[in-house]
Amino acid sequence: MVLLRSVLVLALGPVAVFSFSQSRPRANLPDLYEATLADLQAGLEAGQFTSVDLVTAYIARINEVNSELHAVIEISPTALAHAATLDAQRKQNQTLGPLHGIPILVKDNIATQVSDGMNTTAGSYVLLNSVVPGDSTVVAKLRAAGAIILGKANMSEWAGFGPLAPEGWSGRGGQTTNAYYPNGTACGSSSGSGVAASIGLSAAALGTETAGSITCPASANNVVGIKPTVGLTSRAGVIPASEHQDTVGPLARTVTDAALILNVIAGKDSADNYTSAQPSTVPDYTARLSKDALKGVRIGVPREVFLDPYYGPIVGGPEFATALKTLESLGAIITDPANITNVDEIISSFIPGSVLYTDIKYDLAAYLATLTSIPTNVHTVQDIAAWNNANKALEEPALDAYTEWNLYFDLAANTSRDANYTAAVATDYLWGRTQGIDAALTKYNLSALVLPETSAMTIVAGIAGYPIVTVPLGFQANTTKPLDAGGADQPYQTAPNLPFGLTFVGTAWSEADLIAYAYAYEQATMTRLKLKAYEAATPKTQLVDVIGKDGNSTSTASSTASNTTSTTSPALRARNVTAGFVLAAVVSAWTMLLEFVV
Ligand SMILES: *[C@@H]1O[C@H](CO)[C@@H](O)[C@H](O)[C@H]1NC(C)=O
Ligand SMILES: *[C@@H]1O[C@H](CO)[C@@H](O)[C@H](O)[C@H]1NC(C)=O
Ligand SMILES: *[C@@H]1O[C@H](CO)[C@@H](O)[C@H](O)[C@H]1NC(C)=O
Ligand SMILES: *[C@@H]1O[C@H](CO)[C@@H](O)[C@H](O)[C@H]1NC(C)=O
Ligand SMILES: *[C@@H]1O[C@H](CO)[C@@H](O)[C@H](O)[C@H]1NC(C)=O
Ligand SMILES: *[C@@H]1O[C@H](CO)[C@@H](O)[C@H](O)[C@H]1NC(C)=O
Ligand SMILES: *[C@@H]1O[C@H](CO)[C@@H](O)[C@H](O)[C@H]1NC(C)=O
Ligand SMILES: *[C@@H]1O[C@H](CO)[C@@H](O)[C@H](O)[C@H]1NC(C)=O
Ligand SMILES: *[C@@H]1O[C@H](CO)[C@@H](O)[C@H](O)[C@H]1NC(C)=O
Ligand SMILES: *[C@@H]1O[C@H](CO)[C@@H](O)[C@H](O)[C@H]1NC(C)=O
Ligand SMILES: *[C@@H]1O[C@H](CO)[C@@H](O)[C@H](O)[C@H]1NC(C)=O
Ligand SMILES: CC(=O)N[C@H]1CO[C@H](CO)[C@@H](O)[C@@H]1O
Repeated sequence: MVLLRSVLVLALGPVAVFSFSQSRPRANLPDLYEATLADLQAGLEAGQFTSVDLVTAYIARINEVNSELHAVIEISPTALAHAATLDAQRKQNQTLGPLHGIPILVKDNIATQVSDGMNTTAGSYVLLNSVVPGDSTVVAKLRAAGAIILGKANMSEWAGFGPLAPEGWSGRGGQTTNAYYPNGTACGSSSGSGVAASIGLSAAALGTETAGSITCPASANNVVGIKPTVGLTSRAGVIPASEHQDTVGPLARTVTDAALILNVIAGKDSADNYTSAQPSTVPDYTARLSKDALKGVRIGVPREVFLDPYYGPIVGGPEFATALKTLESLGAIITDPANITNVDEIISSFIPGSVLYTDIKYDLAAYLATLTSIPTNVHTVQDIAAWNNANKALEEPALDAYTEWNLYFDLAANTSRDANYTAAVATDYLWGRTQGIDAALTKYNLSALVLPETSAMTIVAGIAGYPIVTVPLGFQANTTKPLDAGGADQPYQTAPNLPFGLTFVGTAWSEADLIAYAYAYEQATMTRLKLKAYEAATPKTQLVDVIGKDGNSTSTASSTASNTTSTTSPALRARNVTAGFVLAAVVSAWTMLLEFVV
């Protein structure tokens, strides 16, 4: 038996090893599937590769998988030129900030200056070729810190507040899907941002949340998401859904990366008066990252929030119970249950919805009024609904038995900011804050709540305007039956290997605490690394494939690197990678079988 195993390994091993050595990044170059901001900065600083190399590699990676996943809606035609400028500045020791030369994707509802050559459309053709007055504040802040805006991420059109289409669908970008199971949901509305971070289509991404739109894609795509308190990050230049609930935040592979990006985008902005409510100084969100951050921290479990039907398999599974044990082993003091007693009232009431429908009418009209030019001449939600009706081939989701056409715009059309609206906003805050999250925190003397990601919690935190930090928790069992949301042509809500996240929820401006707790949990578990994307959703291009090949690279490492770089195209290399994986799988299966027999 021992002999037989040796023969097998001899027969297959060298072939497999050869293929892997071609496909894997060189030991000293970061693997772009997983690279952290620190990895990328270290390589750029050391001259191992340039930002032009990075942008080239990320664009190749997007092109490899985008027809499968529809995660990216536009690639910036000027990203390479920006990268070259930033490379030149780095050579002169003039680094702008912590994100110098780092490519970031932003959700398609976040405005980028016209000279970048990209549209800002929330996924809709109705805003194609409209002209924004300039960068959104968050993009301006990214740029000031040295970031390269690589492109625009696909999203649920209008952040989910236009037609009621599947999560991640937009007229312009098509259906975003999950990289962990074919046609699995990427959730929404920051779908493309979640997918991009999950498989390394950029260093990280920005998303926006009104009610779950960062939290759920972070959860569904095995990445970290920070939904900041409303008013911590400026919404100026962001296509709105609701001024009361919209907030911009990062989706990234690690808590540290998400915190670094939040450091850059947080802050007061005279163009968004909600930011005037934030504390006078923005904390350094990386300062308290420590494996000991949970020692002595009181955390509660709001059991009655676990209502979401799709989360049955997750909430009922062993992962959350294990997570609670992990938190305890890290020193946390768990109170279970620590109920939010009005959750049923909140999610069954028309009041939160009435605020959102009214806000989108006024806030979207106010946004459209800031645009320099709108070729379709739309100024109101009614105009957009009418344009959609006249352009169904572009804008109506091609789904069986589809009935939800223009749903939210029609609901919004006849709303007004009357006394009922003002009362509804006050009720939202009372329910979400005073009687909701703050009541539970106070009653049980807690610093945060923890639970598996659920839409019910994002509704409560949404109306409160309170922060959520999401970190990978687990994966649906590989025996899970693929089930769609409401039609055979819709993405699967449950499916083998689809990721789900753990969320930490707290009171206003408690991001620094939540981030520290999430970090301690992440470092103890490293769940993200336990499963990877399926083969066709895994980009193969690595830095080694592009270094020194853009013709302009000034990288000092390019000559070294070119030594080990094959001249094959990424697509061809991908085939060898596939062969390598198949062989490795065969070897490991046979080896397992042999162990069993022996
Ligand atoms: C590379 O150099 C050429 C000619 O100098 C220039 O046109 C092109 O824009 C450069 N590309 C990048 C990515 O900098
Ligand atoms: C940049 O800094 C390095 C290390 O401090 C130094 O050796 C180099 O001369 C500097 N280059 C320029 C252009 O100032
Ligand atoms: C918008 O996209 C169109 C088509 O892709 C492109 O031609 C145009 O330059 C873009 N507009 C802006 C303002 O970037
Ligand atoms: C922002 O301005 C609006 C209208 O000018 C006002 O109703 C609202 O209370 C202000 N919000 C904050 C947080 O200052
Ligand atoms: C908390 O909620 C759970 C789930 O709804 C319920 O079973 C439990 O009785 C509640 N506990 C308290 C103390 O309210
Ligand atoms: C909105 O009001 C207009 C006229 O007041 C009416 O024609 C239209 O049907 C109403 N729309 C909805 C969705 O109720
Ligand atoms: C406010 O709501 C009440 C109860 O739904 C309704 O009777 C009343 O007409 C509304 N007022 C306005 C101004 O819409
Ligand atoms: C499915 O999951 C089980 C338990 O995690 C694991 O032992 C098994 O290898 C997995 N099977 C496949 C085909 O991935
Ligand atoms: C994904 O869904 C699309 C549209 O329903 C379908 O055409 C395609 O075959 C599906 N792909 C897989 C891998 O199931
Ligand atoms: C390049 O490869 C050759 C032959 O494999 C080797 O001798 C040489 O040391 C390598 N050069 C560098 C800079 O790594
Ligand atoms: C694929 O790997 C084989 C060795 O297994 C090698 O001969 C071939 O050149 C490789 N093809 C490409 C396109 O890299
Ligand atoms: C950059 C990119 O790949 N854009 C694609 C987004 O999706 C639409 C619809 O599938 C394609 O037409 C674009 O080419």
